Parts: sequence; C-alpha cells; structure tokens
Amino acid sequence: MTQSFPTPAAHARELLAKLGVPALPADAGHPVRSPIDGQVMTHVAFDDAREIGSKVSAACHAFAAWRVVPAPRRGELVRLLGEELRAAKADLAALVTLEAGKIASEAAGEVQEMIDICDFAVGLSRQLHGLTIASERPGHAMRETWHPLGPVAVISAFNFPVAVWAWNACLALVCGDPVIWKPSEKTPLTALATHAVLERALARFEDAPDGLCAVVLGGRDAGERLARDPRIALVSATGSTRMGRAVAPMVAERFGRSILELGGNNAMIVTPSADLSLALRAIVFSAAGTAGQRCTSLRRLIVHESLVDKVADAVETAFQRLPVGDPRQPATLLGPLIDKAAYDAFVEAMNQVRAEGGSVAGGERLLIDELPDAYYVRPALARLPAATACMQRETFAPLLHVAPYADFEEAIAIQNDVPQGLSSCVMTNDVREAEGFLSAAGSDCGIANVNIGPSGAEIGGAFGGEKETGGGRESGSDSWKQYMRRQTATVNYSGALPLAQGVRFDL
Ligand code: UN1
Repeated sequence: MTQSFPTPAAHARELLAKLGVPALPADAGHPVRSPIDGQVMTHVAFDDAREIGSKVSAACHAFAAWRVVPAPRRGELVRLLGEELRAAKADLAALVTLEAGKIASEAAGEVQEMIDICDFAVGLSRQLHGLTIASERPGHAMRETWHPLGPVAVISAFNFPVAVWAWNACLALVCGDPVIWKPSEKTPLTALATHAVLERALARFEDAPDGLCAVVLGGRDAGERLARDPRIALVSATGSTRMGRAVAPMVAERFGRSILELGGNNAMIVTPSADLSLALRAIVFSAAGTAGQRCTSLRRLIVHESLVDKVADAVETAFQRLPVGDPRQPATLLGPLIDKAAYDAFVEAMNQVRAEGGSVAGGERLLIDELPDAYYVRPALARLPAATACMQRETFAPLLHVAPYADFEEAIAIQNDVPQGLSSCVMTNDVREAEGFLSAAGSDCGIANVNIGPSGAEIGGAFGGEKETGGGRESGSDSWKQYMRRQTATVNYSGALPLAQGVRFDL
C-alpha cells in the first residue's frame, strides 16, 4: 500500500524540530538536498578556519579533564547516549532516510548499529586491560597500561552518516578522548541531529567538560584542516581511496595516527556445492541494498562455470522485480542514488563493461518524469566472459559484475586480484573450500564470510580492510587500542639497580 508523505523539506523540518536541532537558516549557507527528490531541504552554515580552530582548542581543554575521569564513569556517558538513541531511534532513522536515501528498515538498522556500539563501549569501559609482564630483573615489576590518547577527528561519509561516527565516538569517549566530527557535506543534518541527542546525554551526565564533543561542518578544506592540526591525535577517516590518499600523508607528516576505512571492491564466490536460494538472497541484498552504496556492497560475483548462467539469470530476474522508489514507502527495497555524480559514475562504469566485451542488463534510470532531479535506477548486472579491467574499480552504485571460474584456486586468485581488500565471501557447503577461503592462502580481505554476503557486519568484530582499503580497524574486538596510547612501565622495588641484558656499569 502506498502511503503519502510530506515533501522531504517539510518532513526534515518536522524531524529536526522533534530531535531538538535549533532552527537552521532556511535560505543561506550550504544547501542540503534530499536524494529522494533532489530538492533543497534546508541550508547549513559551514565552519570557518577560526571556528574549527576554537573547536580543536576546546577539545584540548576537555581532554585535560576527561582523561582523568575514571573509565567506567566515562562509560556512563555512553550508556546515557544509548538510552537517548533508543528514544530517538525512529526520528533519527527517518532523517537518515531523507538525507542518505536509505530505505526505512536499513535506516533503522543504522541507528541500531549506534545503539549496539554504545552497549559494547559501556562494557569496554570496565575492560581497558593492560598486561603484567615478567621482568628479567629481580625485584622488578613490568606492566603495560593504556592511557587516553587525545582529541580524535572523525571524518565520515554520506552512506553511513551516523553509525560510523558512533563506532568511533563511543570508543573514543570511553577511552578518554574528545571527539570532533566532520560529517560528509551531503549529510550534515543527521550529524546535527545526532549531536542534539548527545547533548541530552551530556546534560543528564552533568559534569562532562565543555568542548568534549563537537561537529565541524564543511567541505574538503575543513577535513584537511583537521588532518593537518597537530593537536588532533587520531584522524579516523571513512570515504574513497582518493580521499584517503590525500588525508593519510597530511596526518603522517606530523606523525599523527590515522584509521582509514576506504574503498572496497567486494566479491562473492559461488561454488557448485552452494545453497543457491541462500546465495541468491545474499547476492541481491548485498549488491542492490542501500542502492549499492555501502563500502561492503557486493560488486563482483565469481561463479563456477557450470552454474554461472543459472545464477546470473536468477539475479537478473530478481533485479528486475525489485521495488525501486521513495525509500519511505514500506514496500520499497531500493531507494535513490545520492546525487547526479553517483549516477554519472554508474553510467560510465556500465559503458566500460560494454567496451570490454561484457553485456549489461538493467541499469535504466527510473521515475525521471515524476522526480527529474533525483536518481533512481534499476540495479545492473554486468556479465563478463572473464574477470576484466572494469572489475578493478569500485563504483558506488548497484552494479554487479559476474564472471566465471573453473577451479577454486582460480576463484580465490580472481577475488584477491583487485587493489582493494575490504570484504569477501564464499557460498559453499564444502568444508575444504570454506576453510581454504578463510586460510592464510585464501581471501586477503579484512572481512571474510562463509554463506553470508559481504555486507551487514555486526559491531562486535573489527571492521576494516587491507591494501587500498587503508588497513584501519574500527568498531569491535580490540579496535579500542588505537584510541589510547600504550605505556610500558618498569618498577624497581628492590634495593639494588641491576641492568637489563646483564649490562655492567659499576661506578
Ligand atoms: C560502510 O559502508 O562504510 O557491514 C560501513 C556493513 C555495515 C557498515 C558499512 N555494518 O555493511
């Protein structure tokens, strides 16, 4: 059943008010468009160099106070944030839909991901464990302690406009670090709304230092300013490999730390023993879900030659049937691309497939008459006779390449033969293939799955990838260690001064 909704602009006004965001200038500053209709929802003011500088100074002051607050007490702030996010979940998710174009269920999932990482970080606040290490010297004790690191800058992308901030901010806050957030200029409203939610948690917490958390709005130059600022201890940047190539040297030049989560070019291998109905559902969700705009979206399908036509036909049919449209409609499974540039890149990538001897099914632009400034597309399936150059590139759109393989080792070689190394998976019921895929000689990616697609990771694991993906790890496992500095301490409780390695230096 089709529901009627207000225009995205009116809907955004209503949600921003409900979420507690102070009124924004209606017609001045940087325009914020909704991909749902391509129209301007509102404007936001970008921070200038002076404002960015003073936010960093405030974060440095806040750090001096926050680092000595006991970690479990810091965890209480994140616990309160989790409560406030639970209360705001529906409204914040609706705003994610307006600003990023995600279908309602995926937007709700994104806010759930924020809540999950809050819970994880609260537990972590009592588990920032160090080590005790055996000393070779008598009467000596050695230990390793983790201390807060300093202000953290989070540079996030449009496609996960709030969850990626939460991955970083929740860990940083329990680790004792202030957080400055520069969201994508395409999604500033969800950042402002998240901050309004955070303000409520800070008010309930009562004694958090001023300047502990800030939002910096701006374009590339604002991100650059944060990357170059020596007062920022860690820059956690999510986005394209191109962005990472620019940001990483700026941080490295001043010996800052960075966590990079850049491009992916994720593959699935489908073997003869695979459960094909399971595979089909995994393929369609991970290739077409979020309109192919996840870092983890499936872009390459490597299918055994005996099955490749059957699998490709089934995917093509499923793509044809996917309901595309306003992501607020409950029946929609595929919302719009973020903007015209994304659409142009999609068209160019399909042209490259054809130029390399492949064929493309789907890929048409839809709803042009109704919504001429929005970019809705039918997902595209590109059939290739073999893995070719067009499969090397990440195109942030629902374009799935399919190519055959003859033996399993060849499939793994194709899977690994791209510059990126984020996520990967194999569909198989053969334990040798499954374990081989996960072995040292198997997938070279940061994420490797068996019998699930490459996207939709849980927060409990470390998230990130190798090669051009940047090597960073965020979210679960021991990713928290990057937000702290490690100190090795040796205490001499004897009356003598023996030297390590048996060195003698008698005065
Ligand atoms: C991203 O696309 O930047 O694994 C993050 C997933 C999500 C996170 C994606 N949990 O697909």
